[in-house]
Amino acid sequence: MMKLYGVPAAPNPTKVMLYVAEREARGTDMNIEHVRVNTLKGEQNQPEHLARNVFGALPTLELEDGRFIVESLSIIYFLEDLLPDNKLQSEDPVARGLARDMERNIETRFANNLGRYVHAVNSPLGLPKDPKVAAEIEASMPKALTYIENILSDGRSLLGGDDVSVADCTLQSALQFARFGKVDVIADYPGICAWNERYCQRPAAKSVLKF
Ligand SMILES: N[C@@H](CCC(=O)N[C@@H](CS)C(=O)NCC(=O)O)C(=O)O
Repeated sequence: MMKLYGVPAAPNPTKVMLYVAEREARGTDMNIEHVRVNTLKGEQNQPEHLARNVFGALPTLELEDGRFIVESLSIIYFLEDLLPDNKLQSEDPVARGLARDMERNIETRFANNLGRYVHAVNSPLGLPKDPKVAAEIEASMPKALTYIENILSDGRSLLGGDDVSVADCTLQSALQFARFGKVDVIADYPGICAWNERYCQRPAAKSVLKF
């Protein structure tokens, strides 16, 4: 059995945990044991975890042969390849390319900034407030949020259409971290708010999300 090292509420582990739960909800036996690494106690930087992931980060997937994959998206695409029945990605290269592009745009232009923003205004880890960083990110938010709002504007239920995609896991993991930090950046975006409520009702979301 593989082992997925993670921690609740942190965005990158949550993204992978949502992905695994979505695959399980589709009936796939993911053959994964979840192992919690307590970041509040600094366990990610202890020798035991550094031996798994030199970057002292989560998530980390331990393969059955004892090797490790340490980037969240690499873990997801590895699991797509390893267990292709009921996978989230389309077989069609164009649809797959567009879905990956959407996921990357959401992570690099929105989710990563949102994580930094939450730390700058109300860090759940107790980091000092940073108004300069917060202001810079606030200025960049409308473009990224409008990009997502426009995707949803045709009434689709999920980001890729009617079927769940990796982008849904990426966006929800970022929004959960914002909820954890009591930060709301989506209130003025009705399509994103509606998507958020819908996504949180999914069985996979209910089994993974803590906030
Ligand atoms: N690019 C990596 C980022 C991993 C990452 O930074 N994870 C955070 C949690 S969201 C972490 O482990 N933080 C603990 C630390 O850096 O000490 C990925 O996508 O997996």
